[in-house]
Amino acid sequence: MKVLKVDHIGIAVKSIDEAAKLYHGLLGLADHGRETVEEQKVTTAFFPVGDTEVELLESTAPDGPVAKFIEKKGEGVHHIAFRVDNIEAALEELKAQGIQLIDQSPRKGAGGARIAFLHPKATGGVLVELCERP
Ligand code: CMX
Repeated sequence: MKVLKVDHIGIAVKSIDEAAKLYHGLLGLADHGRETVEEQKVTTAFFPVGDTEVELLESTAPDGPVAKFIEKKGEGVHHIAFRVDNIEAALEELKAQGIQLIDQSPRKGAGGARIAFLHPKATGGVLVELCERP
């Protein structure tokens, strides 16, 4: 597997508008628009920072995974996403090593990415996303 870079760091927030006051107002970062990923009940806003991005995640529903995460742990870092050159090959490699996956095959992420989550039990409690972009 070839990890190319940290693609983004996902941060769970109650309100993107509120959180943007920090990322935009204080840090001077600009997001490139919002996108809702309906299947995951989440709206995202990406703020490019150098060679990577910060992704704010706001739940679209009280029973969505991001809302549940905030209920359990509060707002904060939700996942770290590594960009790989070939997500299928990466998943096969991890499966062969017996690493527990949440996604056995890629699903649709924001911005046309193909993504897959590894199980936090296999990654020291940190939710890790693999991500391939066209
Ligand atoms: N950090 C650490 N642990 C986490 C976690 C997180 N962010 N999210 C879930 N877990 C833990 C849970 O506590 C649970 O642990 P236990 O089994 O000990 O209770 C375990 O991981 C499994 O979690 P789950 O919610 O029961 O599992 P699901 O299969 O229902 O969902 C997940 C897993 C991570 C995909 C979902 O919770 C989630 O967060 N979905 C939103 C994904 C997202 O951010 N989408 C945006 C995509 C945009 C993009 O980045 O491109």
